[in-house]
Amino acid sequence: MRTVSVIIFSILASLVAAETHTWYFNTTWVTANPDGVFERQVIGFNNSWPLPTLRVTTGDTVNLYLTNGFKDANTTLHFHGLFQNGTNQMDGPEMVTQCPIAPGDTFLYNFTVTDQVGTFWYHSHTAGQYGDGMRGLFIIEEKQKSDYPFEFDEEVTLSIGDWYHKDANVLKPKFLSRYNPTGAEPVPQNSLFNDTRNATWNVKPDTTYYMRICNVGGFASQYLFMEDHEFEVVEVDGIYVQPNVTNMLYITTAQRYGVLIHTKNDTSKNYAFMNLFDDTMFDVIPDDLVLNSTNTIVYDKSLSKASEYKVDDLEFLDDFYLRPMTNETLMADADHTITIDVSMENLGNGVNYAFFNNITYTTPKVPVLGTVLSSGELATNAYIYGNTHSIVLQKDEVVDIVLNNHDAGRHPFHLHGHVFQLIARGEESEVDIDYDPANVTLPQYPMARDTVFVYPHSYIVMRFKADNPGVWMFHCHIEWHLEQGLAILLIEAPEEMQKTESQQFTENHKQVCKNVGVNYTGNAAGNSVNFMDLTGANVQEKPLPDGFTARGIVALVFSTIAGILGMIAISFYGMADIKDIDERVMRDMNVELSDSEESAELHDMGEASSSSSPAK
Ligand SMILES: *[C@@H]1O[C@H](CO)[C@@H](O)[C@H](O)[C@H]1NC(C)=O
Ligand SMILES: *[C@@H]1O[C@H](CO)[C@@H](O)[C@H](O)[C@H]1NC(C)=O
Ligand SMILES: *[C@@H]1O[C@H](CO)[C@@H](O)[C@H](O)[C@H]1NC(C)=O
Ligand SMILES: *[C@@H]1O[C@H](CO)[C@@H](O)[C@H](O)[C@H]1NC(C)=O
Ligand SMILES: *[C@@H]1O[C@H](CO)[C@@H](O)[C@H](O)[C@H]1NC(C)=O
Ligand SMILES: *[C@@H]1O[C@H](CO)[C@@H](O)[C@H](O)[C@H]1NC(C)=O
Ligand SMILES: *[C@@H]1O[C@H](CO)[C@@H](O)[C@H](O)[C@H]1NC(C)=O
Ligand SMILES: *[C@@H]1O[C@H](CO)[C@@H](O)[C@H](O)[C@H]1NC(C)=O
Ligand SMILES: *[C@@H]1O[C@H](CO)[C@@H](O)[C@H](O)[C@H]1NC(C)=O
Ligand SMILES: *[C@@H]1O[C@H](CO)[C@@H](O)[C@H](O)[C@H]1NC(C)=O
Ligand SMILES: *[C@@H]1O[C@H](CO)[C@@H](O)[C@H](O)[C@H]1NC(C)=O
Ligand SMILES: *[C@@H]1O[C@H](CO)[C@@H](O)[C@H](O)[C@H]1NC(C)=O
Ligand SMILES: [Cu+2]
Repeated sequence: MRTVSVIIFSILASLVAAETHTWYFNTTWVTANPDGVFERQVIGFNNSWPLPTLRVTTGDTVNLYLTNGFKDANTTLHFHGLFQNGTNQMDGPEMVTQCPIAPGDTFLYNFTVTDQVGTFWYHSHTAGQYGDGMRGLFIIEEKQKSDYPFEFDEEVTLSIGDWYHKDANVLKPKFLSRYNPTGAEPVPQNSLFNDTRNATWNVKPDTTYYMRICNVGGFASQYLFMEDHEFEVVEVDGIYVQPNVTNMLYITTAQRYGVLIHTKNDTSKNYAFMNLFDDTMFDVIPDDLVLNSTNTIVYDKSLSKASEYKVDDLEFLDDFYLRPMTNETLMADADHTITIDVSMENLGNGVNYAFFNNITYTTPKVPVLGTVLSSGELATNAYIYGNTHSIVLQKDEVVDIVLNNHDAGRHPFHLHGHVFQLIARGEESEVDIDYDPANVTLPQYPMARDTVFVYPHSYIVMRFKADNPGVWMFHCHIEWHLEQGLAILLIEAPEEMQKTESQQFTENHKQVCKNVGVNYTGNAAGNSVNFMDLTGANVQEKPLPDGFTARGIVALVFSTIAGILGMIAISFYGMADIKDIDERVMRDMNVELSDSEESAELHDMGEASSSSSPAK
């Protein structure tokens, strides 16, 4: 009898222990100077920046009241990596799972963190805002320290990222412009290490630190390495892995690594902790951009800071070969295979867009979750979701996403609401190599995570089970590429969502929709009478006219730049210093010209539509 009551008591105690964390955050512009060279406006919470690290214990509930304190912008908040099982409307992406929050309004993010532990983060999921600083870490701790499947003495967080001196709302229109025909992404002014530079990390000797690392940047991947110290990787994106020791990590935007770092006994020296931009992602490397940044592991404050530590090669841990600690095996063969090819092209307005299978994601007039919940049986018909590139999944089917990258860049892809098994990844290539199952042996214990990168002109294959009803975005986590439309939506078990009480819009959510003037019922066009009628829906721009070649775009652009804008558009990207800018643009757009033709042709093209000489 006594034992029974003790057991009941401990069960009750563990239930009672689950906490509700209530946070009130108001988005406000504040000034900050994280890189130490330029003060600018950044997005803070309650007049403070950097944003707080939010900490919960697995099983806890979050009640985060987000007030939009901006005068002239909508906002939203996404909790990156959280499954939001049963609470799809709390996931965050604007016009996908929720209505945008209007200035002055408040949205309650109310969800419970079940079955997840590890290193996560949160960020705005509204146009470019997280590049202005609206992001922070979200840590899910184990209930007790003894629940961690490894030992450590202390825990420490570390964010890395890229940093721009201009606001996203200045950069975005210039990026998505026909004066930027190759889609060259704005190059950041600096990298950040824990929201600063030249940072110091004070350590104790002979101590094991569990360091939770996250790249909160919007564009560039970074290499991370230390002088004479090693990382023992134990967690990636909230999945424990069998310990793997490495000297170097390669971290794309949105990826997280949990590592153990054991400090030395000897305190007679301080050591370098380097973060290095992956400069292959930049179209141009401005002379004053610091690629290698030196921070210091401080054993003794009275000793000098570390100087730059260089390595001979950039051989980093290949996450493909990590193995989950649970030894979870490859899932059964897919019931449903989604093959998507990445490309980047100009449409008829001259702007460079990003595509999956020639479709560029276009915002609907009703949040897609609202369409699911209001469309009855038609919810399984992808047509009603318009130009959102939506794909309907059956409950519990095994899904493969085969992604062939027909672009020359590395891209980090993220799936909301799931981790997936990374079951194939091709090597970097100069010509397109598509996934060929006959040529690939799948791993027995595949790595699982929520964000992975694909190499240029190569492929990745991701496998997951559709066991989380919801509308989940799959997109490139380079914010510029998301703005270019590099996204699809997975509509997972829509009938299930319709039947589930917790999936229905909360009263608060409906009010937020009303206040911002967005319908939460109807198809992508906002038609709630005839769901098959998409009249008035947003559609992607028309293609360039037939026969309108890349060479034509170059001519158009350079004559316009020369004739109307002068050097403004070019100097914007810091490209003015580059003598062969026009040749580079032509090469990127596959315009073939022989050496002798080059200057003459360009000159003619410039003359043809304007009387001034071409930019050179
Ligand atoms: C980092 O060092 C550079 C170069 O000395 C300096 O310009 C910058 O202000 C420093 N930044 C911070 C945040 O300390
Ligand atoms: C939020 O911040 C804005 C801008 O500073 C301010 O006008 C507003 O009163 C604040 N709202 C709340 C609820 O604190
Ligand atoms: C907020 O979103 C609504 C609905 O899409 C739109 O009409 C409005 O212009 C947006 N407000 C701002 C300030 O961008
Ligand atoms: C949060 O959601 C739960 C589950 O639906 C509900 O019981 C609770 O009342 C909500 N909290 C608030 C503050 O609305
Ligand atoms: C990074 O910043 C956080 C928050 O201020 C701090 O707790 C942590 O110790 C810092 N990490 C390092 C490596 O200095
Ligand atoms: C560091 O010191 C501790 C205690 O003094 C000792 O147990 C340990 O073996 C030493 N480690 C190394 C790497 O020398
Ligand atoms: C940056 O770091 C890499 C790797 O250590 C090194 O090869 C390169 O020379 C460094 N560049 C500069 C400018 O220090
Ligand atoms: C560690 O990673 C390497 C590749 O970087 C891989 O070959 C090896 O199998 C991994 N070991 C474990 C235990 O995960
Ligand atoms: C997973 O496999 C490894 C290596 O075979 C083994 O050491 C470990 O105990 C296994 N873990 C579990 C949870 O089965
Ligand atoms: C995309 O468009 C290209 C060129 O028109 C065509 O060759 C290709 O088959 C299309 N791809 C898909 C998946 O529709
Ligand atoms: C098979 O894969 C190898 C590299 O793993 C690649 O070099 C080769 O081109 C591929 N063959 C085909 C037919 O795709
Ligand atoms: C969501 O919850 C259901 C029911 O509890 C469970 O079967 C499923 O595995 C969960 N999915 C995820 C991604 O956690
Ligand atoms: Cu991308």
